Amino acid sequence: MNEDSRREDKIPVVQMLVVGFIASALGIAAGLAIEWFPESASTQAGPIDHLYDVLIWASVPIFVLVTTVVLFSVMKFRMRPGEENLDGPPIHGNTRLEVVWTAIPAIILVVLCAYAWIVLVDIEEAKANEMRVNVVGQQFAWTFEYPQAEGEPIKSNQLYLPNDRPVRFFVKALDVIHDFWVPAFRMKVDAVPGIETKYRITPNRLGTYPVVCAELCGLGHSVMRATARVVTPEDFEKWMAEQKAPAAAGGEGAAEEADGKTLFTDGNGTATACGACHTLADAGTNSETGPDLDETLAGADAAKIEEAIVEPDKEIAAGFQAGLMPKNYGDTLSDQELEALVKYLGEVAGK
Ligand code: HEC
Ligand SMILES: [Cu+2]
Repeated sequence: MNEDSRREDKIPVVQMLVVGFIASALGIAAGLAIEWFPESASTQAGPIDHLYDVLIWASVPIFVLVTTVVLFSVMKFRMRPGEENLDGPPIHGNTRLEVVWTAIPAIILVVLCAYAWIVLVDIEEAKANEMRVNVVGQQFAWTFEYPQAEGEPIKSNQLYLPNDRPVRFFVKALDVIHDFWVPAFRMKVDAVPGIETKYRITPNRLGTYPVVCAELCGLGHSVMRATARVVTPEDFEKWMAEQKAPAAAGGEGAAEEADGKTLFTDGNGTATACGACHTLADAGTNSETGPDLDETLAGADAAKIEEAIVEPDKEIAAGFQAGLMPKNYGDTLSDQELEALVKYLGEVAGK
C-alpha cells in the first residue's frame, strides 16, 4: 500500500550543504577574481567596487542555495514510470518555514540597501574647492564647458580634468536623451532634454579614459565618444590658458595654421573628428557610418564640399539618413579651419 514511502526519504542535508558550500566558494572566488571593471580613476571607484564585491559575497551563496534545492527536487521528486496517476501528498503549508524564508531575505535586503545607501551618501558628498564642468550631449557629440569668472565659458570636445581636484558635472541634452558615462570614474547619469542632472567625482589617477554615451540615442550613438584626460594641475592650467588664447602669437598647437588633414582625423577640440564617421584613404580613416568620401567627393568643387559640411541636411547622400552628421560645424570650425578642410578634401578626394 505504501507507494509514497520513497517520498518520505530523508533529505540529504549534509550532502546538499557540502555541495552548496563548494559551489559557493568556487562562485565567490571566480566572482572576485574576474576583473569586471576597467582601471579606476576616481576616489568614487573604491567604495563602488567594494560594494560590488560585497554583493558577490551575498548573492552567490543565495544563487547556489536556490539552484541546489531546485536541482535536488527535480531529481528526487521526479515522476517515475507507473506513477502517472499518483497524487502528491497533501501538504498544508508550514508556518515556521514561511516565516523564516520571508524574514531572512528581508533582513539581507535591508542590510544591503542600508550599506548601498551609505556608499551613495559617501560618494555624493559635496567637497570644498569643487570645479564646475557643464556637459552638453547632442546627436552625436559631447561638449564640455568650463565656466570662466568673466566672459564666455571655454568649450572643448575633450574632457580635461586636473588630478585630485573635485569636480561636479552639470549635464544637459539638446535633443534626445543621452547618458554621460566615464567608466573609469564609475559614475554615470542620463542627459535629459529640459532638465539638468549632476554628479560629482574626484579624479585620482593621471591618464586618458573613454567617455561614452550610455543611452541609445540614434544612428550615430556608437560614435558619440570623447576622451577624458586627467592631467596634473599645471598641465590643466596650461591647457586652459591655450584655450583662452587660441591665437596666441607663434605658439604651438592651437596657434598653428589650420591643417585640414589633422582637422579631419582629430577634430579641433570642439568639432568632432570627421574620420569618426567617414572613410578617407589619405587620412587613413575607415569608418562606414557616413559616406566613403573618396567615392562621393570625386569631382565635387569647393562650394559643394563646404555646403555638405556646414549644411549636412540640405542634401542627403544616397543610402544615408539625415540628422546623423553634426549640424554645428559652421560654429565649431573657425573660418580658416573650414577653408583648410575644404581645400584638403578638394585636393585628396575632389578630383
Ligand atoms: C557622426 C558621424 C559624422 C561625422 C562626425 C561627420 N559626418 Fe559627414 N556625413 C555623415 C553622414 C551620415 C552623411 C550622409 C548624410 C548626409 O548627407 O547628410 C555625411 C555626409 C557628408 C558629406 C556629403 C557626402 C556626399 O556623398 O554627398 C560630406 C562631404 C561630409 N559628410 C564631410 C564631413 C566632414 C568634412 C566632417 C568633419 C568636419 C564630417 N563629415 C563629419 C556622418 C558624419
Ligand atoms: Cu547619445
